[in-house]
Amino acid sequence: MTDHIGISFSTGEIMGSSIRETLRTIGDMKDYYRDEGARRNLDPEKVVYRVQAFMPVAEGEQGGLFFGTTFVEPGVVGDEYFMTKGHFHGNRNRSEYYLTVQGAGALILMDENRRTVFEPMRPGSVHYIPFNTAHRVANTGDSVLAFLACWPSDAGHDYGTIASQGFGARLRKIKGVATLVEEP
Ligand code: M6P
Ligand code: ZN
Repeated sequence: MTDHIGISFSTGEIMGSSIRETLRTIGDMKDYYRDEGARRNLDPEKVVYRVQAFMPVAEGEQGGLFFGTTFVEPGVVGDEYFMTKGHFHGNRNRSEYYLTVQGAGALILMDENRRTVFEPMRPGSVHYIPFNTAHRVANTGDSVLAFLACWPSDAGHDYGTIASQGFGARLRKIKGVATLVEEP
């Protein structure tokens, strides 16, 4: 039998002894932001986001589902919102759900032709991430953004493509407004 886990619908926090936690700090986000100088001027220990994951089968195994919550802190690096690294699935034909619990943000989606769009995230919004689509979340609000995710255990994370080529556009805070700006 799988372990018992529980979730707070108000915060998104998952409770259970088998939950794995990952922290991503400013120091972990080298070269992810447009303004690398602005990133270097911030405290490298500052947390950008935290991921809780419930993984009842081994990563890479077929047929299972993983479940997790991501908490993205409010903030900017230069004029770019605090965000997740973003990834394609290693197995490109795997999809995912994101569901917003608290805060305000944007789900940035990029297809294989680098066409990039975003969907606003607010409490209760449900987002289907189709296969072949890179996904990243930015916190556009002043408080923590929390969203649930559910993805196949054999999806895998391809960070390399994003690390080398980035997304086709960046979500920037321009005159106080979240604006998707195409990258050259
Ligand atoms: C969601 C899921 C996870 C992912 C996490 C953080 O919880 O999509 O698979 O790891 O967000 O996103 P990233 O891996 O892009 O940093
Ligand atoms: Zn994913």
